[in-house]
Amino acid sequence: MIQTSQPTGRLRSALTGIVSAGLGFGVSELASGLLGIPSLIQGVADWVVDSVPPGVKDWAITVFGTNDKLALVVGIVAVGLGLGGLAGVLAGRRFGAAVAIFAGFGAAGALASSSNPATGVTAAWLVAIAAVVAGLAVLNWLTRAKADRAEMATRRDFLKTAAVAGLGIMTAGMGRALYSSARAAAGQREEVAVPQAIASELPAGTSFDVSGLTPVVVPNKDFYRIDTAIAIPRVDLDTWSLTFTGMVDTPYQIGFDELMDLPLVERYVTLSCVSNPVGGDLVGNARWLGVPLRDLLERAGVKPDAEQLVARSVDDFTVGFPVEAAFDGREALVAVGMNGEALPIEHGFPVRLVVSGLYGYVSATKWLTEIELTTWDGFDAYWVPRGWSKEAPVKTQSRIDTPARGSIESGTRFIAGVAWAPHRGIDRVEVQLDNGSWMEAELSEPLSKDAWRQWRLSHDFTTGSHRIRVRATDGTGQTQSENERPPAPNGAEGWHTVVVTAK
Ligand SMILES: Nc1nc2c(c(=O)[nH]1)N[C@H]1C(S)=C(S)[C@@H](COP(=O)(O)O)O[C@H]1N2
Ligand SMILES: [Mo]
Repeated sequence: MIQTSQPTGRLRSALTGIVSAGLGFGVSELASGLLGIPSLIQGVADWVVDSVPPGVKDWAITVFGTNDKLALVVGIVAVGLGLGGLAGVLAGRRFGAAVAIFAGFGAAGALASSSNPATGVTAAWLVAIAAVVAGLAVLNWLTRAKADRAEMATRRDFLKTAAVAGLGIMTAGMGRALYSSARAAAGQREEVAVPQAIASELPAGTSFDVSGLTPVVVPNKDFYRIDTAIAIPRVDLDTWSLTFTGMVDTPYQIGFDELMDLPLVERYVTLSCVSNPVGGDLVGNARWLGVPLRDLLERAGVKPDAEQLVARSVDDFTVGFPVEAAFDGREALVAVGMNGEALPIEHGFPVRLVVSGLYGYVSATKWLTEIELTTWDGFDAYWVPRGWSKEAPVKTQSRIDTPARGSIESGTRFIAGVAWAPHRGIDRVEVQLDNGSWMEAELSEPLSKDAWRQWRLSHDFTTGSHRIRVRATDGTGQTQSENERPPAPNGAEGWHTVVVTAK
């Protein structure tokens, strides 16, 4: 009785493979829910819909009606479970075959769903890898359990298999619940009515029309994004609040509606990341709508010995900056809007900080929920113990956007870019060709002292190789230093240089 009859044995192996694949699907749902991205299975279905010839699509719609997408999802899961069954049968003799089947199916899923911009390549692969690893681990465990023990273990194997199947269903359910909470946040964002304090049309002269030049106001979808969040925090507007605490006379909390009822101002402020290398694109300019930080702090009453303002996000990220920055006349906003819209979820919905002249890592908390007044010794914000400076004013910088390095046509064209020194303003931008004398570029009219300015200079390029350099002078008369420094620990320095070959 030691030998199980072949067909039942094979059936049981297939079942083992099927539940392992099912668990893999469950884990893929859970992982995509955690990351707030569409389900991987749904992603594959969407890819199939986009890729099949129109004739097939029409056929599917006639056969399955409006449930064609659901049918497709069911079909994909069925194929996956079927392959899982095959892997289960093969696993006993050659586990490598099972690995190949799981990995192949996972890779196909990642490839198909990564074409969806809402998913993204990294997230698609992360989810697929998690699913494949989980599926194979369980398959290995179930297969081994069966090989080790004889017939008497059947009941226990059955229980294990059933447990895995249950776990698969549970993880899938959790994944979907998480994803729908992400969708709920997106839905709430769409309902936030964002008033406009200033006109969205740019004042005359503030923007140059030069091909290849970064727009003076960067659209939200193109704005750089930097944060430590693996899954973007989804904040529920109904329960969200901002707390003022620490060294204040009267700590208080404010909800979203109450915040929106306060006088809002709208300002152009250029935000930049300390990690931005010379010539890099981790910098952008937007029109931010918000309540002046000063107004909210005055309501709490800042104690005279408070030195540092610490701002915490819902995911516990923190920044810290001098309390004076809220009172010295620079733009410092508790922001709710970006370029005429509610803050995009990835840029901090519902509320973030924007403080002119301070790098993002010391000032621009997204998904803001707490502001604490303390001393300098009282707290080290997130990046400080990781080697970045405790205080970090933005350094004056300029960038050449066009021409980009490489070959260009010889003849007359614009050299153009942007320059920023938020809060101090930009007074002059100069361009040098090869070893020639510095030439003053034309500047776009300033949107504000806090916003970058575009610059341009027309130049007749002769054939051959040319080195272009740029340097800016801020509103205090300081010209940016030639000295090259890396981003760590408090911001890169140096003149952006581009080498082109004119043909
Ligand atoms: N909650 C939270 N806020 C954050 C960060 C973060 O990691 N978490 N990163 C900061 C950094 S380093 C920068 S440069 C800016 C970037 O803002 P953006 O993604 O809207 O461009 O956000 C800041 N605010
Ligand atoms: Mo940053």
